[in-house]
Amino acid sequence: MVYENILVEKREHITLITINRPKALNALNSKTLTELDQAMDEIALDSTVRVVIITGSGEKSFVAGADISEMNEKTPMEARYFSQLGHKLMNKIEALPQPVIAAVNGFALGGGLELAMACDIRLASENALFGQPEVNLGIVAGFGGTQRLPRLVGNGRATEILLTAEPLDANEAYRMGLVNRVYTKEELLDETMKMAQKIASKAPIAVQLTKSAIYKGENMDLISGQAYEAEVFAETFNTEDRKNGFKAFLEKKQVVFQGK
Ligand code: DAK
Repeated sequence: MVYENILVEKREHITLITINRPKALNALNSKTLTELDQAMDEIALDSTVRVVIITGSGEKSFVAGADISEMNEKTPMEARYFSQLGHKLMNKIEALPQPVIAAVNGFALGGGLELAMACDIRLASENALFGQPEVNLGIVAGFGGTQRLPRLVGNGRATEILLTAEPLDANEAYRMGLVNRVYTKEELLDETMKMAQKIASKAPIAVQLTKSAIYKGENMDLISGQAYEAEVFAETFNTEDRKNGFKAFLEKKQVVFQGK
């Protein structure tokens, strides 16, 4: 598929998606949301992809939010469709079988932070800036910010971020657990790639079932979550990878997982 606003590059088992509207600081317009949605559909069906990375092009922005100029022109019906596009994409990223890492290389504001939060792991560069400035514009965070931010950093901190619209730098975001690691601007993509490669070297079915158990468990009580975990645990026992993984351990050899 040929895209206009995103670059999709496959490096062995890793797909790198770069949101590519640097003149608008990679703001998410309808076309970009639709293209990201299509890319997720392709990746979901591609069993050779084991890990996905999402980043922004240019020196200073991951995604500076939903596209304000485009939103300004919308009728209420178009705004509803835009909102549905955004929700569909964020949920699709979360539900993608493969893990998704956000390499946050600058501004992650509004819809940009919401996109990063829909990813499974967030790594940031030192110049990254996080925030939900929607109340400055007279709107409410609309791509899941009121829901995912409290789950990640707790109600008190999330409420402060959403109501004051004050941005956080990378170190503050790290301290509150919003990002896992902080690197220099130069290191960020290489380090993200290293983490992706590490995950890609693990048993792919086990990786995907682990992601699934984490998200399913979020909406379950502990006993139901454990029951789901037991099911996916059992499922891995049918896989070649599990058999080869155990065999290699017992024979003190290295294993190369096939995703079967
Ligand atoms: N949309 C469109 N264009 C943007 C943009 C954005 N979000 N952010 C930046 N740009 C554009 C600027 O207009 C400028 O374009 P030109 O003037 O050069 O044509 C270019 O990018 C460079 O920006 P600046 O010149 O402003 O660059 P600075 O370094 O001076 O400032 C900044 C960078 C990120 C601090 C500043 O651009 C800024 O404050 N941007 C807006 C950030 C923001 O408020 N983001 C949140 C957007 S609201 C909903 C669904 C979703 C949402 C809401 C509701 N429903 C379902 C109802 C989501 C809302 C949002 O994300």
